[in-house]
Amino acid sequence: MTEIRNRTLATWVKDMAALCTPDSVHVCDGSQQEYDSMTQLMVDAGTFIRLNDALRPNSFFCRSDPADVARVEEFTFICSKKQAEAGPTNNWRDPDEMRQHLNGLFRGCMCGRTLFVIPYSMGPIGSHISKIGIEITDSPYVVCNMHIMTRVGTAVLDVLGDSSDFVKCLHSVGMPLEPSQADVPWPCNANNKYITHFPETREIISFGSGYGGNALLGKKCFSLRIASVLARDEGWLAEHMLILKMTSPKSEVHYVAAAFPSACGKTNLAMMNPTVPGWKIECIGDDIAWMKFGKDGRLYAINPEAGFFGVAPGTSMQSNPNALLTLGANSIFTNCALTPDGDIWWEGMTDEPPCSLVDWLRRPWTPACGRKAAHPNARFTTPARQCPVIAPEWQDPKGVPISAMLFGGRRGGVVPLATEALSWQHGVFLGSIMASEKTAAAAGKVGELRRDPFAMLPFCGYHMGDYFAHWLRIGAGADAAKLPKIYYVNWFRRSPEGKFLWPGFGDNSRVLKWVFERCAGKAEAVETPIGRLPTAKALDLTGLKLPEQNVRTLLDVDTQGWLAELPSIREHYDSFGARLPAALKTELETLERRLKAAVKG
Ligand code: TSX
Ligand code: MN
Repeated sequence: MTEIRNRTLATWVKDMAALCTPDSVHVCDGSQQEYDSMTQLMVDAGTFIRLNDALRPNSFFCRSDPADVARVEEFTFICSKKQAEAGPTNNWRDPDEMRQHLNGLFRGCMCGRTLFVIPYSMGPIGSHISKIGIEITDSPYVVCNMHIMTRVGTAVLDVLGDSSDFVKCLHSVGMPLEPSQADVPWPCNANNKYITHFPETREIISFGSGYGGNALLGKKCFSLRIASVLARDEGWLAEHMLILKMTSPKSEVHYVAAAFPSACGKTNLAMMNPTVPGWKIECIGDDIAWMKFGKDGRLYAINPEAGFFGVAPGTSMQSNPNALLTLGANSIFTNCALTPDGDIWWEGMTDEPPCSLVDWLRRPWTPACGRKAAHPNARFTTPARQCPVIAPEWQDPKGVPISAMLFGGRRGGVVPLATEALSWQHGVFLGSIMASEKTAAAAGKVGELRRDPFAMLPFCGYHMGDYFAHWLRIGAGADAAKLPKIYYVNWFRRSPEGKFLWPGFGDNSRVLKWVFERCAGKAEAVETPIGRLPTAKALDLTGLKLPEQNVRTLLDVDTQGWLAELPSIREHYDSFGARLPAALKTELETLERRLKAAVKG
C-alpha cells in the first residue's frame, strides 16, 4: 500500500483514525486496479450494479438513500472566526463550537468500515494554478467518484513532498457498524448532516451525507468555497464557470468562460455542436474555472476537475449529444432508472420511454405509472477525457487565456439575447445582479425571480460584498485592454404567448460568434443604456428562418422593464449592507440615469 511520508499528513491521518476508529486504513494510489477492486467491492455489497458490459462497459448503476439525494444548503456552514466574514448569504457557526460538535459526531463513526485516504490534485498535477487536497472518507463510492472527478494517487503525494500546503477534507457517511451489523446499500445519517468549511485553516469537514457536492469534497467545497477565499487572499479568481474554446474558419482561437445559475444548461453549452458552418467549439470544463494572471497580463484559466458530475435528466442526443457520447463507458450513474437489458435511462433521454424499468426507488416502473423513473437530480460521473469535443489542451498546466466571460440567467422578459458590458466595472455590476426564473425543479413559486450573483450564491466562502470588491480589484489592478470582455446573455426570452423566441442549444454559437468577433474587434454593436447590443446585422442568423419579430424582441432594450426592475436590484444590494462596494451603487445609479434619459428621449 502507498506509504505516507509527509509528516503533517501522517500525523493528521493517525489522529483521524484514532478519532473515527475504522477497522482498517487504505491510502489510495489512484491506479486502475484500485478503481476496479473498489467497484467490485461495491457490487458485492449491493451498492453498485454492473451495467451490461456490451452496452456500457465498466459502468455502474447506483441508488442513494431517498433521504440523501442533493446538496443540503441549510446544513452547509462557513465557520470563520467572525460571523461578519461569512456574510448574509452563508450559514455561519463559531469554528470552535462546530469543531467540538463535529468531534462528538466523528468519535467512532467509522467502526466496521475502512478509512480511505485520497490524495488528489485539483487541476493538472504540478500546474502552478493547481492545488492539492487530501480527503479522508469511509465511503468507497466517494473514492470511485473522486477517481473520475480529480487526479488521485501517488503522483499527488510526490508533488506534495513534505509540504503542509494541502486542504484537509474529512468526510464520513456517519453510520458506524456494530460488529455483527449488516451494511445497507447507501449508508448515511439523514438527520445529522453537516457540510462545514473552515476558511481560515483551509479545512472541510462533512458528516452524514454520501451524495455529490456534500461528499466529493474537491468540487463545490474545495474548488469553490475554500478556493474563493484562497483566490481573494492570493489575487486570482475561483469561479462557477464553464470554459470553452472557439475556433473560427480561419483557425483563430478564443477561449470563453461562462457562469449560469442551475437549470440554464451550462454543461450543454460547454460541449455544444455549433450550427454556424465552419466554426468549432470544444470543451475545457463544464463547471469550475480557476483563473490567474499570466506574465503577459492575460487571465489564464484551468478546469480544476477531471470529470463531469452532471445532472442526467434532460440530457439527450438532441440537447447534448457529446455528453451522451462521453457516457459510453467507465461511468457511474446515480439515481437514474435501470432498463431490463442492464442499461440506464432517465426522463428526456429518448422521445419514447422504455416499456418497463426499475426506478431510482427500486420499484417496477412503466410509462403509465405516473411517476418519474429517475430522480430529477440523478447524476452521471464520467471522465472528461472521453468527451468527443474535449479540447486537446484541456489539461495544459499553463491554462488557457480567457478572451470573454459570459453571465446569464433564465429570463422570460426584459433581458436581451446578448449585452456587452461597457467596462470591467459594468461587467461586475452585471454579474452581481444575475438572476434566473425558478423552474419546476426547485422549491418556491415557478417563474419567481431569484438573484444568484455570479452563480456563486451557494458557493462563495466569504462575504459576497467582499467578493464583489475582489472582482473590482482584479479589474483595477490589470491592463484593461488585456482583461476579458464581459457579456450578459439570455437564451430564454419568451413571446407574450409564452413561446421561446430563441432556438438556443447549437444556435447559441451565433451569439458566441458575435462575442468572438467583438474580441477580434470586427463585429458591430450599438451602445444603449444597458450596454452594447449586437445589431441585427452583426448577428449571423443565416439559415435560421427566425421571424423578424423574434429578432426585434431579442435585441430590444426594454427600458420600462429595466426601470421596473431597479427596486428589486436595490433590495438585493441592500442585503449586503455596508460591504457592498460603492462602485456598484454608482453603476446602479448611472444605469438609472441612462434609462431615464432614454425615456425622455
Ligand atoms: O441547455 C439549454 N440551452 C443551452 C444549450 C447550449 N437548454 C435546456 C434547458 C436547460 C437545462 C435550453 N432550453 C436552451 C439553451 O440554449 N434554450 C432553451 C429553451 C428552448 C427549448 C426548446 C426549444 C427552443 C428553446 N425547442 C425548439 O425550438 C424546437
Ligand atoms: Mn455547478
